[in-house]
Amino acid sequence: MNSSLAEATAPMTAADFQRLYVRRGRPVLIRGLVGDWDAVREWTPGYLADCAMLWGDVEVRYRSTPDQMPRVDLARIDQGPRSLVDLLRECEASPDAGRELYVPGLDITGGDLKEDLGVPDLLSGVGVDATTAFFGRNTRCLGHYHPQGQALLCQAQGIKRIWMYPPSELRRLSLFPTWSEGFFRSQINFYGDRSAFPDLARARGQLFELHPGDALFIPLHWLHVPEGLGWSVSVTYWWRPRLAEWPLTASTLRALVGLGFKALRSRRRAESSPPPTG
Ligand SMILES: O=C(O)CCC(=O)C(=O)O
Repeated sequence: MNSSLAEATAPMTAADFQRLYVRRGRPVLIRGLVGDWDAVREWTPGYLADCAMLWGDVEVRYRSTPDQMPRVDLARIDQGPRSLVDLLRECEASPDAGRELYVPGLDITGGDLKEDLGVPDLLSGVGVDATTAFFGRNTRCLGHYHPQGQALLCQAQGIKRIWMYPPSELRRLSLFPTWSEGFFRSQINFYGDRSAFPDLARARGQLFELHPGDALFIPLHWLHVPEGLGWSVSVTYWWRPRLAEWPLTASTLRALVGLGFKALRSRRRAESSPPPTG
């Protein structure tokens, strides 16, 4: 592990969190920040399957990333839709071993699952605008950065290993072109053969390992690669950065151009879809 990893133990005040980490764009792993959550005790696959049944079941898209795929091809990774209850029951039957079953983001901002959480005090004042759950078995999230969001990832269940790369290293991480849908993602399959991407060996990364109750601040434009070992659930809180928190690196220009293309695509789609009928 890299010796410059920032690690702290809860509690941490909102003022220290802002001053030492958010304003400096520096990741920090905070041990035990959410250790008192009901989700840390209760969110087994069986518990979540019972919750999903109460919602009337929902269909979800999920992911399985093959090893034999050096360059990311989402068409081969995206799976489903599939019943969420069914997917969770498969995790319940075999939580540790088996192929990857990864639900890469369920919006729980307004849902009843929030009762098993509690927004950490250190986020007071940042204006959290969304909450997302990432869960499944042996999950392999693709390498990506957040073009316009600050994030605090809280580990509710299982172990997650997260490689983090600073914005200055994006040039070594073979991102998809800025004009494409996946402009914020790396083309590298970090779980397969990486020999086609020699620059990666020169990229300065840091590896964090989160256990239930821990939390990791993911600053704007840090590329991260989260891998869940066995059954795991993470809950991420999102908020908008202040202007002064945008890094003074090429990543800011890149993110803005990518977001511009994204806005153009949405406008084109809206213009070409038929007008609503009465
Ligand atoms: O935990 C995961 O699988 C993905 C989480 C993530 O990428 C995020 O919170 O930005």
